[in-house]
Amino acid sequence: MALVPLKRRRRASSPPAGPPGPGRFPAVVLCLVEKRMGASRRAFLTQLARAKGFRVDRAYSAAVTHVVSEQNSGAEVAQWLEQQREECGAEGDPALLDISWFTESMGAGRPVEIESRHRLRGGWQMAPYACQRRTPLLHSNQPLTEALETLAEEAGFSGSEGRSLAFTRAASVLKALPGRLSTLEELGPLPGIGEHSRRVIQDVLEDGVCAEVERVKLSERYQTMKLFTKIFGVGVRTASRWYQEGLRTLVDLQERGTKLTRQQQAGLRHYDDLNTPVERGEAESISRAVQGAVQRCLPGTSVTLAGGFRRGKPHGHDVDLLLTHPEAGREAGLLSRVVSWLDSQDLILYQHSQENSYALQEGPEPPGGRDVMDRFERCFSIFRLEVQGGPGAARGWKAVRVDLVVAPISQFPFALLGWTGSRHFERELRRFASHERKMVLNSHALYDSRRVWQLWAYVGTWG
Ligand code: 8DG
Ligand code: CA
Ligand code: CA
Repeated sequence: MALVPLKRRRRASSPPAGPPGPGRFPAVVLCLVEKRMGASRRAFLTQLARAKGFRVDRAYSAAVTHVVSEQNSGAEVAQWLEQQREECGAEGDPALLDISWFTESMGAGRPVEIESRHRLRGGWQMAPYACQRRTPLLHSNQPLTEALETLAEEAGFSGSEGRSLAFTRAASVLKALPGRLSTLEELGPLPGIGEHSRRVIQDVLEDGVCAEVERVKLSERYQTMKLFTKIFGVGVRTASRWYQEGLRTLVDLQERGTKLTRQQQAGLRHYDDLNTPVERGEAESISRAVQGAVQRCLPGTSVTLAGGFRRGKPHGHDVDLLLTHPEAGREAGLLSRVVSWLDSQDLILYQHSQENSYALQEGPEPPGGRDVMDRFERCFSIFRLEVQGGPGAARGWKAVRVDLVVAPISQFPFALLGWTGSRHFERELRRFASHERKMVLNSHALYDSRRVWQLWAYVGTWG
């Protein structure tokens, strides 16, 4: 059997060419560029558009009126078009469009008017919100994003949330670039990268390192803040206070008799284990243990691995598990029974639980309000996981941080979305909902903020 070249084999999995038919919009013929979009996403988008009555041709021809691409520059798509024209021997003068035109048209159920913001220009294209971009785990600009994330972390340690967010945003843009950045000019006027971040990028591109970042990494304050905030239960405020009191090491905390909460004591006791990455296999093993427990306490309850592992990360700093039951209300009281059973099996080294306080909410949250915190019933715990290899091998077990969260079935989709992360993705998703759709999204619900505010104003007139 003759081997099919890789390129052609891939094409075979693309949407069938077939006669596309006139569709509902005869003046519009779409062609999606596979490069950077990927074959499976292209197939999905093709199916979506066809279901809405659009004609989508797999191959370019003179009939194509709209070429849609994702994360390609105008120059790249123009080059692609030249090649297609050569291959099919047909001219045609389609509009070269960014995916935003496609998304808006699908939302509207018809081809929307082409505006200049939809057209591809030179340089890299980038959707303005992180939640609209593909952000792969492995990307080509690691040294740049590490430098920016160090400054983001340092700004967070100083309580400058705005500055921290600016560096995080710049890093997020670089993570979504389709290739390695080699000069600052290539960035063009990309949104989300401020002056300070540009200086850092330039330093790293020119010298391999940025002096400011190196200074931060060597500073006593940064190193101490990092050491202390890695203790389970210690936030920036506590770490900062300890630093001001002259504490510098974990031994200092013990020798000076620093007052610690029960959670911090557990964090300190298991410091090394909790700062050793949790492997996917370990997360799955903990998930199975919790599954075993819920089947005893309330059969039918589902346990879903969320957080970084759900995003495909091979390791993480903890294990996030969401519990729900298909019958509304049955989940009440479940968590304490599950935790007690796990405890009776010697699987839990530490735990503290919080009740569900969602029903106690006094009103709608202001758009863009609280960050990622939600009000589900949950248990912050440390599990005792049996291991054969790795750092805990000698004693046969390892301490692992586990978050158990219980969501009523009606709120489960929002909980799952909220607990999948990343934090920046969630923040951007909420910002998008609020600024672009006038809606409020949190881990409990998605609703039209205008209607809820109107309703609350109306209720207010009674009193
Ligand atoms: P990692 O553990 O792999 O290092 O990273 P991660 O899994 O992305 O981070 P995480 O700190 O475990 O958080 C997972 C997601 O859970 C994150 O997007 C934020 C989200 N989350 C909520 N509500 C709450 C909450 O009330 N507290 C915390 N800590 N996280 C929450 O949706
Ligand atoms: Ca996690
Ligand atoms: Ca977590």
